[in-house]
Amino acid sequence: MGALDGYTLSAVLFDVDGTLADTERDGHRVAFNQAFRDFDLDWHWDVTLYGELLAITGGKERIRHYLQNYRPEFLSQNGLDQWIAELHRTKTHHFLNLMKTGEIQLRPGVMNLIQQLRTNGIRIAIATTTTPENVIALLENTLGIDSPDWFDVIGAGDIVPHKKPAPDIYQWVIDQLGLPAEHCIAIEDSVNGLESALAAGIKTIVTSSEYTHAQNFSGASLILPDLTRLDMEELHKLVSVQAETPSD
Ligand code: XBP
Ligand code: MG
Repeated sequence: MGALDGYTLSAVLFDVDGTLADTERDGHRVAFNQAFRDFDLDWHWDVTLYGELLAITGGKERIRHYLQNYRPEFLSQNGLDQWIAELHRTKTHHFLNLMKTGEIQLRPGVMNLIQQLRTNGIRIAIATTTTPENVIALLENTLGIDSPDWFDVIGAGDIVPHKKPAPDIYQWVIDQLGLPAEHCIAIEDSVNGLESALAAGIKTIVTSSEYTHAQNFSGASLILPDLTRLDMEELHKLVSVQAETPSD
């Protein structure tokens, strides 16, 4: 076997929903249901149904998937894409209002980890499927009004053609950072997110959330119940361990 030449840690890439905060059940789900009411739709996504719908990433994509599986009569209407986009914009409006209430808090350990990374000069970035405004609202209402500026890159929503589990968003973020994947670590809560980061070649820590704890996280570098015990030493160790390569 050949020598091990490790990498140094340059950046940590955070997923948003489920990782920074448990936003799905009491945030996004509620906002979708509020939008349905505004559009006079008698739909209600309960906690269990929403858990199933989360298999599809992206709010617009999730609505379309719901139509295909539960309300096919809506699919034939003219201007379907535009209608879904308007329904989703209304949902985003409600989600932003929910963020302002301050009821959605960061998950344990998140604030401390972000502070440690900043103190140690490790760059931080966001790689998420959610709408960009949602990210800014969550950050401002939890970490503080200036906190979006702490992140070198915020990659979100429709900025890439294919959402998680496709690698596009992680690839886009590391391209923006100008870093090779080997110098980064992703932190995710879902199998869709894990697959996305791994497909971009990025080692990934999983901190499972309410909706994802039963998923299969094989391929993860580390699986944690929350981020309270994750420290700089552990992060440096993870990125420096390289698979052995055969000698010639
Ligand atoms: C989670 C998602 C998003 C949110 C809803 O993203 O898949 O679609 O559920 O947000 P991640 P939008 O875990 O990558 O942060 O309605 O704005 O898509
Ligand atoms: Mg997530």
